Amino acid sequence: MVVFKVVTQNTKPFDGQKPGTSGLRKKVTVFQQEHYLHNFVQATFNALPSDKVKGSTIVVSGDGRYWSKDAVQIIIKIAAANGVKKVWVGQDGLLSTPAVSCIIRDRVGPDGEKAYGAFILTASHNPGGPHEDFGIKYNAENGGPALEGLTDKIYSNTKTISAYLTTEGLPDVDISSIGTTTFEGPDGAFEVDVFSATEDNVKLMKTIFDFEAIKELLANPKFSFCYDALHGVAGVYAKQIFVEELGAKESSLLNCTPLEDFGGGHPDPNLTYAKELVHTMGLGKVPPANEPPEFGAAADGDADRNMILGKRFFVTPSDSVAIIAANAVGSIPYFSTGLKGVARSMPTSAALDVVANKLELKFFEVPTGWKFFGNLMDAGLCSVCGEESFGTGSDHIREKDGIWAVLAWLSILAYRNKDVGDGKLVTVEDIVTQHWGIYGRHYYTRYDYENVDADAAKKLMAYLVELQSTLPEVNKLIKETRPDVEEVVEADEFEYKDPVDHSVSSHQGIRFLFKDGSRLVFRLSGTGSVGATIRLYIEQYEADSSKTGKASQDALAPLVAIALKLSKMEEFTGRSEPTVIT
Ligand code: G16
Repeated sequence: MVVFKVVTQNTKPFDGQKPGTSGLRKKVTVFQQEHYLHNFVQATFNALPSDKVKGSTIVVSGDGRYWSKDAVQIIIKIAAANGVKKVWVGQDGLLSTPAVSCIIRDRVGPDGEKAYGAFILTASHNPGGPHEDFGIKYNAENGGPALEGLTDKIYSNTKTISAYLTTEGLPDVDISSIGTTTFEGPDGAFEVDVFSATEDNVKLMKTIFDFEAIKELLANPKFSFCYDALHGVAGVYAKQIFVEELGAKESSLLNCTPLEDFGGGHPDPNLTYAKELVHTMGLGKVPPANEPPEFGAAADGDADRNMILGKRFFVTPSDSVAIIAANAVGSIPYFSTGLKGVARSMPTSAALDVVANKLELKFFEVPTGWKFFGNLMDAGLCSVCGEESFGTGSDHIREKDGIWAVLAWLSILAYRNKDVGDGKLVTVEDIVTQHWGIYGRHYYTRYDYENVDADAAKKLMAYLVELQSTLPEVNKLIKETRPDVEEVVEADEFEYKDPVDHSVSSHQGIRFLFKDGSRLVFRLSGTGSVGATIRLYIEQYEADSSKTGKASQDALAPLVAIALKLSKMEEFTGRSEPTVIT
């Protein structure tokens, strides 16, 4: 057996290792600097209780982006040196973010061990490749992203770190084949266990959904299905779940082979970046050669995000979570006894609020960041939650789950079509328009200004905060710009007090709230790797079911004009157009 030693390596702090909305995301070249990743991993171990780390089992894997395999080997060594007893790795270092959450919560090893936490190697929807992004985040014992208390501690450790522990004599481990390799360290045996990326996840999905009902829907000749993994890790799960388990045709999968550079694309499931799917579904500028499928969906690099499309029809993520919540009981066996509550992030539209109100469900509004849902779920307060940023999920794990969202929609479609016989299929568009008929429609759009000069972005935000103290000025400007728009009645910076641990998160987005319930929200993204990304969220509620059929850009045009004018967007950023509109 290979015997290894533990050695101490001196190092110096790097600037800027502050985890963002979901972990540390930087260019690959930044991560490749000597000691850079090592420092962050050691800073994480130093932030955890050492008696918990010693003898523990830790998961290490990710979305397979460029440099992941090197990172897995580096982390295995640092883990071994810090007294971790077992490292669990998905085959080829691949595990989706939701699968990691499931593994931490559900997987039991041969010695009865459970994982204490995980290093997830992903920059999510950001591009990959030698000159693109890499990322790492730590997930805790409940399967969810580390909370702010822990990430603050990690960051503070990165600023003072002077040494890290690693090994001498521990070779790189073969992570391409399933099996356990055992080594001998100063504290005894150290094991690396490589296992199937999909096994635990498939098992869990089968306890949540009625696979037979979905199988029947997929076999219905009137129904057609298309899934685009954008060359992220979702492809591994799509093949196993949609094709092997549910009988979808292999040809219904697009870009389902994981690639280190995502095929040169941007693995972000939205109308701008999921080009092939958008075209196939009839939503591109050029009509497709064939009739579009009835249902289409896409995932991001690490498979926690989802985009849901019907034939020539886009479902906004804010509507998607509201519709899943409204239809969960009946369609999805996991929810047969009802929902404990629902939650959304602040910038997400209030479509979910209306459902919660009507169905008398507990409702929570949290800051952007999936980590904020975890406490609510752990306390049994929330079953379904979602975000405008293409994240939807439930308390089956503590991450958003792209494949789960697709299965939820397929379940709703299966349920609605169970007695369709020779009749007309109930489509995605039918489900959404019926929903608007009952609950009203939240017209919604998001403008992203990516890679803006960081100082300019800060100045714009500071200007908006200042503007909030002079509402009469704001309303004067509104009247001058669009007299047809109602006035702003409240303006603030969103602050959240966690109802479970009572921690307070401030400065979570600048809000302008209008008399008719419309909202403008401005936030700086916490997931970019260079410069700043300004997000502008625009929302308007229409309760009158005869007015819910407008094109959303038409319905929102007045509010867009006001948002751009109020924020002096072009003046501050030099941008006359956003980079992405969703
Ligand atoms: C992460 C978080 C999400 C958040 C999203 C966008 O997702 O988990 O909760 O909504 O970032 O954040 P921001 O607006 O700050 O860029 P992911 O899929 O990137 O891990």
